[in-house]
Formats: sequence, structure tokens, C-alpha cells
Amino acid sequence: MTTTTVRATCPHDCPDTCALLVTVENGVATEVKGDPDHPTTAGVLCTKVSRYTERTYHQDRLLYPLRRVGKKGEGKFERISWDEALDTIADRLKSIVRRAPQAILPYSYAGTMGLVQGESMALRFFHTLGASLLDRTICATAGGTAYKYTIGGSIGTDLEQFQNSKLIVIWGGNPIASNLHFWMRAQEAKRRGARLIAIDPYRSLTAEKCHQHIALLPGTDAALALGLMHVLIAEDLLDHAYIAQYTVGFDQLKERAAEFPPARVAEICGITVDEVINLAREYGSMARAGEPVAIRMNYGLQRVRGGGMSVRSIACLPALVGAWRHPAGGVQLSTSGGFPANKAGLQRPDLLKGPARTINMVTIGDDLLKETSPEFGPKIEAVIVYNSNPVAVAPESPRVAQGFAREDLFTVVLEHFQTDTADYADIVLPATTQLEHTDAHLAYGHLYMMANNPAIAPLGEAKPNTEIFRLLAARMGLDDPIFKETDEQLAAQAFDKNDAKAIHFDWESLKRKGWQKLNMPAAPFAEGGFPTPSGKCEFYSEQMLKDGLDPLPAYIPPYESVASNSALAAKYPLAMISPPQRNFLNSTFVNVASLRATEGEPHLDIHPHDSAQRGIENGDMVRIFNDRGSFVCKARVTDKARRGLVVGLSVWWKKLAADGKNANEVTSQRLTDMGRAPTFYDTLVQVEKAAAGTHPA
Ligand SMILES: Nc1nc2c(c(=O)[nH]1)N[C@H]1C(S)=C(S)[C@@H](COP(=O)(O)OP(=O)(O)OC[C@H]3O[C@@H](n4cnc5c(=O)[nH]c(N)nc54)[C@H](O)[C@@H]3O)O[C@H]1N2
Ligand SMILES: Nc1nc2c(c(=O)[nH]1)N[C@H]1C(S)=C(S)[C@@H](COP(=O)(O)OP(=O)(O)OC[C@H]3O[C@@H](n4cnc5c(=O)[nH]c(N)nc54)[C@H](O)[C@@H]3O)O[C@H]1N2
Ligand code: SF4
Ligand SMILES: [Mo]
Repeated sequence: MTTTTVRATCPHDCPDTCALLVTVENGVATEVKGDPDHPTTAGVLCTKVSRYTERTYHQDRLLYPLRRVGKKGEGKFERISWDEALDTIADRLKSIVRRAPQAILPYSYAGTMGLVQGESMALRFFHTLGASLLDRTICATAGGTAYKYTIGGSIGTDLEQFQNSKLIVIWGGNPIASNLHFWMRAQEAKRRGARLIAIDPYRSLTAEKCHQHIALLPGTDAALALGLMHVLIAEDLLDHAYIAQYTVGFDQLKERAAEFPPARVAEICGITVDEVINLAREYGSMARAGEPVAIRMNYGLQRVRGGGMSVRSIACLPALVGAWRHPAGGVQLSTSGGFPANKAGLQRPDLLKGPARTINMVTIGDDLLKETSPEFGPKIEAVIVYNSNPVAVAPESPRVAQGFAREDLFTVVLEHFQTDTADYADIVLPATTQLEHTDAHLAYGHLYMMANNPAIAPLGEAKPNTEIFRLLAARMGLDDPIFKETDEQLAAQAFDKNDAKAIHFDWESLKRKGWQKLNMPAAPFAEGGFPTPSGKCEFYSEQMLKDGLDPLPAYIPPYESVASNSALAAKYPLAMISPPQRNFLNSTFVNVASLRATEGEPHLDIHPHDSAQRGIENGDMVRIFNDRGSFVCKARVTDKARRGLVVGLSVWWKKLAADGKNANEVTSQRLTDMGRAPTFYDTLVQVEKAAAGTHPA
């Protein structure tokens, strides 16, 4: 028997991007472990990825190309050869390209975060065809845009510093589920005497384990942050020297913050005046005493109308109190901005010949149903889906499903499994998993460039995404040598070796070692140096004014809340959020039996007061509905959900739920204040006991 250990990287959309060691026995991967030597992975993996072999060798893995034989959405397919699959796709795309190339739409997200299997060969292909561009906004662009206006780029506190913080505010994140290796650092900080405070409408697994939990109403975070500024300014808990040297717009900010006294903030957020004042005092006075105070913001707080302004307001706090002076102070939202990823080289946007139409992935439901018009451009005739499962994850799912059900739409899905989206495909193509292909990775929660070596041969007839697009390019007569580059050649271009942060980047050595830390200072903004236009932290942003936005931090109420839309709230009085389940990764892993068994079945957490009003008891099947749609799941009566809030942990495969639906039946396609992002957690619903005869899944 030959046993080898292969260095790999977790490909999932998770800030932790763990370094993996894969044990391979006679060509079969038998175990996936966390690399004990990688400083942030520290030998620990989440439950999901420690089950990676179960997912890879799952009996339902797609192993051959398939052609649909049933109705769209029905899930009936027959095996075909690669030749037949590629010819069918190439013929159809060629005929569209001749008339209206922009009627072709690639639809992809972060099924793999790999720079190679993500958007390298795929975009070279679509750019050459002149297909529509996709605005990849479904997750982080509200916060990302806001953070950029304020701080200048996705750079923040290094994960490896948080154990030295004395106060950690976990704001709009649930790291026990979604950022485990940050949670490990926060636990270490706690052991060393730090205080942990969670700000979250829901008593999440994480909020439960913090010293304090502030359960504000969803979408009201900017008001809380402005209230904290109000108190910091009123009580002079400021770092005047830092403000004077490294920020712009303090005088204007002061006026804005004056509009948010604690009493007003408490009312907007649905919390107490003391919660506002005490948090400000704790944060400001610890910083004043020279203690490192840190904020871990996460994306859960920016999936509402004012999500951008929430992130922007919070991102101003460290500069006010001078928290950036300390390596273990400041704030982290994402670290991805540190990586000199060579996206232009991999994706070749220069291949685009003319101005291209851009489709926002969030509004795919509406856009698939649009006819040709001067404003919209050509009707979408073909969608090529890879690394994503839009029928389950995109908002307002009834519209998404209706769009994908169009008889005249040609849909190709590259997948590991027969997902809800694959059920609507004309052609399904089997893709390799991370154990079967090469890749290079950046991270958005730490600062290591990462390599993924293939551990095993592709299963069945599966092929890497890159290879599928190479083959399609050849079939379509695209003979540019860029379509001949191998995955190794692509990986070798992943980072810019001339950038000081990756100065010695060399794929051969990264591949051998598995990971390499970026060369960055421990305290990125201790002496200013913000990558904004002014070089300072921008409380006031000229650029925002130019972009038609309020140049100062502001509170923008949700589209749908009791306070902001009383007419709607009369019909649909409960705010619904649907953050991820711990044992799923978005809709990935829902079909892995052991993980689904842990999560059981879809639930709705509802406060005892709200359930009693509706005659709902723990364990009853309930129907959640609004004007967009409805879905059914089992009620869990618990005060983890504050009054007025219901929580449907997600993202379930629709076809594995009792009624073939999930939480996205009721979410909306409205966009955030900036970044054109979704508002999944800005949703009002009503809940009632489900009609008799509705059985659990
Ligand atoms: N296990 C697991 N890990 C994951 C994922 C997964 O699906 N499963 N998904 C990955 C991806 S793609 C992402 S983007 C991240 C997501 O992970 P996070 O960035 O942590 O975001 P969410 O889990 O969406 O929400 C985090 C918390 O924010 C709370 N929240 C909701 N609305 C608000 C609000 O208005 N204000 C505040 N303050 N809090 C609010 C929710 O109740 C939730 O507990 O995790 C990644 N990691
Ligand atoms: N209601 C609600 N909806 C949400 C969210 C929420 O919190 N609540 N979260 C939102 C967020 S933050 C995000 S990021 C999106 C995520 O949405 P998606 O990015 O679509 O993520 P997944 O649902 O995990 O689907 C990824 C798919 O890619 C496939 N895949 C993985 N690797 C490969 C590969 O190498 N090749 C190919 N061809 N396929 C591959 C997987 O099998 C999986 O089916 O969902 C959003 N939707
Ligand atoms: S999903 Fe996140 S925590 Fe789990 S192994 Fe991957 S990177 Fe690590
Ligand atoms: Mo995400």
C-alpha cells in the first residue's frame, strides 16, 4: 500500500481558508485534516470539511455529462458523452453569438474561492465571446464598498492579533459557525481576560457564549454606531491626536453624531439607553487606557437596505478612539485587499471588444423574465452556471425558478451534485472537487497565499471548470493560445510577484510549502497610511458625494420594518432573517447525510410571545409568508429570537424540504444603499400554523 500526504486548501466561501493535509491511500483520499503547522488553521477544521471525503465520494456525485429528458425543474436526465454535451453547447452558443452575444450570461459565485477554478479560464472564454458581464454582488459588496470609502480597501486587524485584544465586539457575525478560527482566537483572548460582546438580533451560538449580547433590531446598526459616536464625543473619550493626524471630516461627523442621542438610538434599535451608553464607555475608556479594543464585523449586518452605511459607521469607530495604534486593536471585515491577486492576468478583461451589459446576480429572478428592450439589452437566452446554486440561494426564489423554467432558455450547469439549479439545466456537466484539481487561493480572514495540489484523480468523467471552458473554447473555434494554458500555468500567475507584499511569490515553492504569509505590518494603520484618496480615515468622503451618496455616516432604515413601513407591517409584522446553519456552507453540504442529520430539518425560531399570539406550539409546522411567496417548516419556540423577529437558519436545498421550498421564497430582490447587494435580512413576514396534513420532511 502506498500512503501519501498532499497539501491542499479548503476552497469554501469562508474567511478561514484552512490549510489541509489530505491522506491518500492507493489513490483514494481517506482523510482530510487541518495542517497543524499553519498558524491560523492550527490543525483544526470545521465539522463540514472534516467530512470532505464523505462529500467527495458521495453516491450522488455527478460523474458523467447529462441531458435533460423531463420538464425543467423535474430532475430527469440521461447520460450522454462529453462530445455530445460539448457539441450541443457549442452549437447553441455559436448561434447566439452571431446574433446577440450579450444574450449569454455566465452565472457563478464562490462554490470554490480558487483563483484558477473560479474566474480564470471561464472569464477568458466569456470575455472573448462578448457575453454579458455578471455583477458578483450576492454576498459582500455593500460592506466592501462602504469599507473602501471609509478605510480605503479590505485591510484590517490581522487575525493572528485578536488573542491580545482586551475587548472584542463581534458585530453582525456568528464565528462559531462561520469563522471558527477567529473564534479560537477570541476564546484565547477571553482566557487572557478579554471581554466579548456580540451585537446581533439573534442569540446565535456565538452570542450565547459572549459576556454580553446586545440584541438590536435588524438593519439598525448604523444608528447604534452613530449613538456610540455621540457618547464618545459627549464624554470626550476620543484620541484627539489620532483624529487630527489621520482622519478627515471630524467636525462634520460631530454634527451628524449629535443627531443620535442614546434615547433616540435605543428607540430605533429596540434596546436600552444603558446598552448604548455602557458600550460606548467601555470601548472608549479601554482605548483611552491604552488597551487594545477590536471589532470583528461580519457580513450578517450588511444584508439590509442600509447595510453599506452600517459598515461605514462602524468602520469609523476605531479611528475616533485611536484603536488602530495597537496591532490587536482596530476592526476586521475582510483581509482580501492585502493580496496582490493578478485577476487581470487570469481573467483578461482586455479581451472584451466593446462595452458590455452587466447583469446583477441578485436580480437574476427579474432579469431572466425580461424581454429585449433598449434599457435592458437582449433578452437572456443562455445561462452557464458554475460554482453557484442560484435556484436555492438567490432572493425571491419563486421568480428565479420561474425564470429558469423558461422553455426558450438554454441552461448549462457545471456541478458536483444534482442541485436545485441543476434540475433546470438542459445540460449538466460533472465538475471536479478540490481534491481532484489544482488551485491557488487568497483568503478574506487571514493573510496567507495558499496552494491546492490535486490529491486524487478526477472521479468518473468529471473535469475541472478550467478544462471544461478550454474544451468549449476549442469547439467554438477560439484558437488564442490563452486557452491552451494549463492549470499549473494559471496558478503560477495567481499573484503579482513584483508586489512587495508577495515579493517572493513563486508557485513551485508555494505548492511545496502550501502557504506563505503576506509581508504586511502588524498594525496596518498605526500611523495612518489609509489607502483612501486623502490617505486618511474618511469620516467625510468626497467620493461618496460624487457618487450621489451622503458623504457622512448615516442611518438608513430598512425597506421592511415595523418602524419604516407601518402599512406593510400591519400585514406582515415579523422581521425574518435567514443566516447560515453551522453545518452547511450556504447550500453546499446540505446533501451530505451526516451533516444534514445534525441539522435535522428546516426550522423557524420564534419568540414565545409571538408564537402564543398565533396559537403556535413548539414543533408545530408553520407557514411563513408575504406577498412574494411562502414556505413551510417546523417552529422552534425560543427566546433566542427576540420579540418581533423570526429566524430560519439556511440555506436548505429546496428539494430536501417538506414543501420543496426554502427561506428565499420570501426574501426580496431589492438592493442595498451601496454596492448593489442583496437585502436577505430585510424581510417582513407573517407566520401561521400550517394547514393540517403538512408533514415534516
Ligand atoms: N458554517 C458556515 N460558515 C459559513 C457560511 C455558511 O453558510 N455556513 N457562509 C460563508 C459565507 S458565504 C459568508 S458571507 C459568511 C457569513 O457569516 P457572517 O458574516 O457571520 O454572517 P451571517 O451568518 O449571515 O450573519 C451573522 C450574524 O449576523 C446576524 N444578523 C442578521 N442581521 C443582522 C443585522 O442587521 N445586524 C446585526 N448586527 N447582525 C445581524 C445574524 O443573526 C447572524 O447571527 O460565512 C461564511 N462561513
Ligand atoms: N436566505 C439566504 N440566502 C442566502 C444567504 C443567506 O444567508 N440567507 N447567503 C448568501 C450568501 S452570503 C452567499 S455567498 C450566497 C452563496 O451562494 P453560492 O455561491 O451559490 O453558494 P452555494 O450555495 O454554496 O453553491 C455553490 C455551488 O458550487 C458548487 N461547486 C463547488 N465547487 C465547485 C467547482 O469546483 N466547480 C463547479 N462547477 N461547482 C462547484 C457546489 O457544489 C455548490 O452547489 O448565498 C446567498 N444566499
Ligand atoms: S469551511 Fe472554513 S473553517 Fe471549515 S475547513 Fe473550510 S476554511 Fe476551514
Ligand atoms: Mo457569502
